[in-house]
Amino acid sequence: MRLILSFCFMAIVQVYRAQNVGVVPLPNSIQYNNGKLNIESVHTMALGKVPDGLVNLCSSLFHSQIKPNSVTCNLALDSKASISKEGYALSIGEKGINITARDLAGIFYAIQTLSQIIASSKENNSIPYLTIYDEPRYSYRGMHLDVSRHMFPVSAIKQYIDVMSQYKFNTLHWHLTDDQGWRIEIKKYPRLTEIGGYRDQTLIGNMQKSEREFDGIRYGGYYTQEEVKEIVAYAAARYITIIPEIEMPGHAEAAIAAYPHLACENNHGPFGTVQYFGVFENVFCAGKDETFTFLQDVLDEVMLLFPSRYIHIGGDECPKVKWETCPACQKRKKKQKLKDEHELQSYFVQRIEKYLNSKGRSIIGWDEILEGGLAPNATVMSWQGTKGGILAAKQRHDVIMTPVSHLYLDYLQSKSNEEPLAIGGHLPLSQVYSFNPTTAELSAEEQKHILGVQANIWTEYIDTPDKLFYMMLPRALAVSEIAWTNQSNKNYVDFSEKRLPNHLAQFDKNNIAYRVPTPFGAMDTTLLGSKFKLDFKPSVQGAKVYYTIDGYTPGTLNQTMTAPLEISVPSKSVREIKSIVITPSGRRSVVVTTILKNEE
Ligand code: TNX
Repeated sequence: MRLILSFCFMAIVQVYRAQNVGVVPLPNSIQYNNGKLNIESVHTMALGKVPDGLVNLCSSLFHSQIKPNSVTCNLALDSKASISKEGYALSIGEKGINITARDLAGIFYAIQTLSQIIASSKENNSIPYLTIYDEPRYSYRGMHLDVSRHMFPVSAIKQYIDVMSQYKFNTLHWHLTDDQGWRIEIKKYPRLTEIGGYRDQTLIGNMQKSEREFDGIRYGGYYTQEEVKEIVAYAAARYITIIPEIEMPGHAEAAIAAYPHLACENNHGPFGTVQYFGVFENVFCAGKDETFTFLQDVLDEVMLLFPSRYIHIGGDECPKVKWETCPACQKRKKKQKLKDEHELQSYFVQRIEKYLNSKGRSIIGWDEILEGGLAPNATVMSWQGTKGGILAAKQRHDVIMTPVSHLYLDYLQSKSNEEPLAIGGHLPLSQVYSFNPTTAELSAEEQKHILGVQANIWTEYIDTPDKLFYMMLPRALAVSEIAWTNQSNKNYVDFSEKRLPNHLAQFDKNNIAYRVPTPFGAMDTTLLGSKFKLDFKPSVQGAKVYYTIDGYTPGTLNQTMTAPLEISVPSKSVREIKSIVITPSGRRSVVVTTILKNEE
């Protein structure tokens, strides 16, 4: 099947470029045929056991009534179809639309593809005849969301899930606990949210600033178990599994603020939900049995709420200084014959793994769980680059790649000082897109352990839903293409300039915040010469490029670049062209300054 698919694909790439239906992530094979289908007369029909939800979702794309000349959109669930898991076949032709998949997720993804095809050819209500065979490159396609540092209303989380599902993500990694706040109601331990759910104030600005200032505003809250259930069900209806993360043994200050007996024997605090960001020393005691009783109780409630096979147990950034002098930890070390504190952490993680395995669940941990020896069945989330992932795959452990170098969407999207406060770094869209999770360093057998990829959104400096979506979009669309589209089919210019503009126009229309890319063709740079022809294009469909040559910030009062701008620069002179994209809803890109210099 794969062979046939890739053969087809090679033959049709040319055609595809000519006739862009704008789907993101790019389907792995598209073949165009002559003709167009009018979608005003399409009526959806289920073949096989397709639930009403999917039938309704599909028919909502057409708004059609049954007319005598109606054609059908068939949704065929066929468990014997020679299509991969989550894959689908979609054909549009004279007689209507046929969607076939082996599982319901495949039908759901076909509907997402169809919806995007319709959105990209909306004006004339007709869509091109074509055949798509599509399947994901990876089985794990994740987005992460930290709700500890800042939390977001249930409605925003649902919107996050909506966007994810439109781009064929299937996993939400929900970071629910950390030093700055415990965000999930645990009935047996109410102080976790009463105390650990709140902090008295929050740092103003970036941690790197030399002087720390605080806002003096109490911050906090949590998700009730009812809300959690609602979100889990909402995601499941969109073929997204939520993996909860309960951080241990580090990043546990909020839990310890609530239950100080979980700290080491010789650690008497002070404890409190943390008001700034970083790595903190008050971690769960690895020596006391109470720690494990507590965590198992918490995990029992968590497992009742989250049916996912995986539970993420954190494992990252755990300072061991308290353990080094804690009598209970040292006793444990001796008794278990552990060489050092890394092995003590490994003991900790393995003990929790054993418990979760006994309940039919598997653990995921950040790559620090490699230190001191991996728990036997653990999946490793490789965040400090890909090294940890490669090491784990070589040890025949499953891996999810989420390197800080390419997939930390809390990092800045450009070097412009107009970017909002962020943690730092520099992670433009192109860099995200360039990531290839499966490295040649691994043998074919080892590569099978790379389950997929995930982008992380840590929220130290993200405190509103709009800022969350600004950081997410459009970079998450690049992540979706890494996760879904085969490496040989990826093409950055096609993605960013041909397909993305229409997707951004949809966000713009639907009032979803996103970062407006700078004008295509414009760069913060100095160009030498006397005659120039500047041809900057809007990065969002329907948007305009405005520019100035007087040094002022361009806006809607200025000239628009509708045709190439021809400009001569006199001898020994400089001209400064500032350009910006402004969208129909009024969203703006950062300003680009292009300096034209005539040195002659
Ligand atoms: C590292 S990634 C962390 C988080 C921070 C993040 C900020 C990881 C496992 N730990 O606690 O929020 O950097 O980018």
